[in-house]
Amino acid sequence: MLVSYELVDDIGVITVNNPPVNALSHGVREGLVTALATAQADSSKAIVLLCEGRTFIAGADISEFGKPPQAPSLPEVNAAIEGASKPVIAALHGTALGGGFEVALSCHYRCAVSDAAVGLPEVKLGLLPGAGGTQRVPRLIGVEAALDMIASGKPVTAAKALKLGLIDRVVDAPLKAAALAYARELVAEGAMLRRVRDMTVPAEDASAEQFASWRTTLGKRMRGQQAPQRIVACVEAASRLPFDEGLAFERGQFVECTESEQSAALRHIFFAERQAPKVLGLDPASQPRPIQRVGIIGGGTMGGGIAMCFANAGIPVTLLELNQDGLDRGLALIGKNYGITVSKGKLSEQEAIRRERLIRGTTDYADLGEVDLVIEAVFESMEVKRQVFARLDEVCKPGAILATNTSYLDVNEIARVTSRPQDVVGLHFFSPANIMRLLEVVRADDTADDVLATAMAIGKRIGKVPVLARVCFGFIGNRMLRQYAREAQLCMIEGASPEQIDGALTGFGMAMGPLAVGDLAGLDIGYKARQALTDAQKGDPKSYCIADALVEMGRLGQKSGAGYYRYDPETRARSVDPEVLEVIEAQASKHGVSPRALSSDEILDRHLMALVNEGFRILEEGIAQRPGDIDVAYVHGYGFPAYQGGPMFYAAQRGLASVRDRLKALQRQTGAGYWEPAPLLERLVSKGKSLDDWMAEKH
Ligand code: 3H9
Repeated sequence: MLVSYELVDDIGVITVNNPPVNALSHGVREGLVTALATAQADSSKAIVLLCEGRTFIAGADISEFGKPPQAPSLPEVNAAIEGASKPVIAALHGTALGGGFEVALSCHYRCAVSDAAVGLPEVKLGLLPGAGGTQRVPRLIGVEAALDMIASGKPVTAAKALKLGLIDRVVDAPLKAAALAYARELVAEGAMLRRVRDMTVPAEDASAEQFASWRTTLGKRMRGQQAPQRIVACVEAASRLPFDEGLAFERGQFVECTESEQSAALRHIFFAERQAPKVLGLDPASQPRPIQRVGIIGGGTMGGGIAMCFANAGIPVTLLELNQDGLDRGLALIGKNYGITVSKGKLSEQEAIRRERLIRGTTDYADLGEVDLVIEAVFESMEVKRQVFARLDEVCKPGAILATNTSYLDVNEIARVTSRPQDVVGLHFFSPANIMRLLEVVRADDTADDVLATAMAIGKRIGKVPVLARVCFGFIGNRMLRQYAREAQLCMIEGASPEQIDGALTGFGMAMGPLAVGDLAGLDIGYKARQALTDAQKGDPKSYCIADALVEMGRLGQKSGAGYYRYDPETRARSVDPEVLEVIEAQASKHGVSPRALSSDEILDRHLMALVNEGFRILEEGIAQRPGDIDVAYVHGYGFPAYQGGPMFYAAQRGLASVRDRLKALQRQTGAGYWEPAPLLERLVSKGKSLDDWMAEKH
């Protein structure tokens, strides 16, 4: 039963039981109304609302959005609760989120165990609280704190919620007994039916200037997104309109949000993130191996960042460098990074020290004998990696997982150096490793199922979004990035400035444009990689000649103060550099290209088409398991805007036939083989099928 009711002495207890997170699906809404009616009619003096399982209601059922609504709606359920003639007390544990917290706000009193959290995360789904959250929260805590909470979507701890006035009491577990005691206390003191709808929004911080300032701030912080602006409008309505009118306004805004492409994209990413760690066809009996201590080889920026990921999750790390100097530098860098986090107020000094102490340095491979997982993050050279893995094979205990953080190299070849290829896997982190959420888990030919299960589990434990990839040059993300980066170079030589190219992509919502990213990473990295390739491997010289020319002039990107842009040595502020435009012109003339005006639309479209076409190839080859995995990789590893849903979602929304036609047009215009539509795309279009159809047929 989704919702049950019992009378405990003189207190009615409504219990929701809808695993895994007690989402407010249709049956739960219906059950709540029925249980409430029973409670209203019996001898109970107060009603407690609580949940079974790991959490109080964590929100509306996201999978119901976009489908025809079914009565009762959540605002109707909430009106029934708030209108009850006996005190209703919400008893919270786990995470009371979204519609779940809105249900609690409609109760007359709220108590929570100390490790509970409450929040309105709808904005992360391109939505806004649609069952009174934007109207009730400002009435309880004022406009400023309400906007802070609703526009960020961040959960608030029980202690903070109590301080703010969102809940009335923090209680000790067991929750049910504590909530019953609280209810009896309220009955004994003849507590009133405290309805938030009857309160007024504190006037002091509800000025027009205040709302204007929030609109500007959110316009910058959440550039391109519609929901945050609508949230401001709803909270403004709460401060200006009577409750019922405010509620109607909120409902209208909420419905428009649910119908928006942005919300569809964000909901797609929500579910895709949760699908991605599930490995299709994995032996269901394979259990993750326990990971209690981790070794990292290489104390550079990448190795240090990876070490921090584990320390942040409370897992001890042994960090190995070749010599003491390198080790000291690596550990100092980690200390500096923790120091920055502390100075920004994001971590207490004590906690930073605790985490730093979890990272122990060594220069001796023998110290890796007891680690359960070791991740190699050394120089990107097959020769060096082979040496490291041969050494690891000698020192690591049986059953230890040996992982490489390579971005491009063949994990099978690395695995073959060892006597235990079944224990070898790729764990590809993205820089800065302690921040970026993507973790590409690269499955080599012999990687054991339980090693994959462990990789996925440990990835989640350290807060990453793990995505499975098969072995190929660049795996999922970097293989697609090569096509994208090519277009940036070609657009430049054809006549677009770096600023125009980056502007077209950031206008779409990318965190940074491709050329600014190049400057950040260092142009010498690609240059060195190209030196190792044959002319045929390098491809069309027009796709790298500008980059090469800049590096040869000493323009290595941000680190040398100049790359595609010039950088202020103090502030790192970026400015356009006429010298770069001269380099572009010179290279265009050298390669016989007559400059022309490119529109931002053309620039954007070519970059997206380059990603999408390669995405179809990657899917067909089985490099990625699902279209959604590619989307998750691009959102969490490459700054693709989540509210655009990722490259494959973009392709599906645009229509596969339109994508195919555009690719054909590009192929006709340029004669370039890489614009030939991927065979899978061609097939789906010719059969009138979607990517979802393809996935369904495959499994
Ligand atoms: C809303 O409430 C709108 C209202 O204002 C207005 C309405 C009128 N629905 O994340 P996990 C599934 S909008 C459906 O791995 P955790 C999830 O897909 C909603 N399914 O667990 C997964 O399925 P599977 C506002 C949901 O312990 C399974 O549950 N609320 C929902 O790491 C486990 O999820 C939110 O945005 C849902 N609402 O984290 C909260 N939530 O096993 C969204 C989860 O098949 N949820 N599932 O892969 C979360 O943030 C996390 O799930 C939570 C648990 C913190 C609760």
